[in-house]
Amino acid sequence: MEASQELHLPNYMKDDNTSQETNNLISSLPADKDFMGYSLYNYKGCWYYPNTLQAVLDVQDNFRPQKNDIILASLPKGGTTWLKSFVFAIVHREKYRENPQIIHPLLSQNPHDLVPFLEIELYASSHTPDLAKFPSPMIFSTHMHLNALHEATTKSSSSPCKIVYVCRGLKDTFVSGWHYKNMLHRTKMDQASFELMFDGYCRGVTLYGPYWEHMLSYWNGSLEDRENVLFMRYEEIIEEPLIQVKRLAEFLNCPFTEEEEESGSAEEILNLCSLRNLSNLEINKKGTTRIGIDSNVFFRKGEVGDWKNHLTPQMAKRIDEVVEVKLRGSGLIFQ
Ligand code: PAP
Repeated sequence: MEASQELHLPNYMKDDNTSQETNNLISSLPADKDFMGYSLYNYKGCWYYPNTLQAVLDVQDNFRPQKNDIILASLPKGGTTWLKSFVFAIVHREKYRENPQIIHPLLSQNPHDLVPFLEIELYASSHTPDLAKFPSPMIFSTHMHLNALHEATTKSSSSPCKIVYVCRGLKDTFVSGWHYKNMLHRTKMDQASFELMFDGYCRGVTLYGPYWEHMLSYWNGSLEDRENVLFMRYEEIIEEPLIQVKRLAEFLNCPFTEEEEESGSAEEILNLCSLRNLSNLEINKKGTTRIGIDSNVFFRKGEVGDWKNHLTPQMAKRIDEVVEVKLRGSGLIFQ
């Protein structure tokens, strides 16, 4: 697929919002291309499209979280939408339980519009966005590598904010990303594109890649600072949702009370945030999110092991070997 083909392209993939300073920086960086022919640049070990890099630099220069802010970090297709729904529902649960006449925002807005991305939304449209308009505690999300995020968070004068990371087995993440690409660009890509995308993935040359480095940064971060960095896995949430949602609430310092336990508050949140519930809402079936992406592209099958329907045994072996070598000795294991 040629980059020149007319496709629906989100702003973060473009190169029309970079300053002269960033252009100078970009010209000095290692460059490569994604499977569609769009240029990616490696800045401090991570690959970005030019507009994404600009926004990441702006986050680093200007974003200073407050103590009670919460940052949800993930790899693209690692469970972002689910985590956003959960954390929003957990943190604001009292407000909506006390006022049952108010329609829960998750029933009328896409989770991505409730929890904005730092670099893909807020700092993509302004160097200094107005953050005060969001309800407290502010919940932001990011796909930035922990080291890149720390360039902002460690410069904050407040004590550290909470960071929750979610990731998913790399084969399922890839397959989810493939379907997302097709839906995002409103096209049907061919097998050759699938193989090219897979090759880039295994080489680590993909937006925010290499993905194993991304996971490792948060894995190590969570070991170093258990109080402020929580490492979660999509598969664990599927397997033991109640345990994981409670774990999340405890980490965020708002554990379910005894009364809530008895009244099934955590179960309610699980139902509200379930793929079936969210994907059947009108708001998530139609329309676009604030960043101009079709709302429905964030919801598909949500199955563990869907990669088996798409990757050949050779492809699976290749990615498993790469990941095995890269994660060796870290303690981070994917079955
Ligand atoms: P993003 O990083 O672009 O926001 P993200 O939400 O991480 O995407 O990934 C989408 C995946 O999460 C999809 O997986 P699939 O392609 O394998 O089906 C999507 O179906 C799944 N997903 C979205 N919302 C939920 C949810 N509420 N529960 C479980 N899985 C979900």
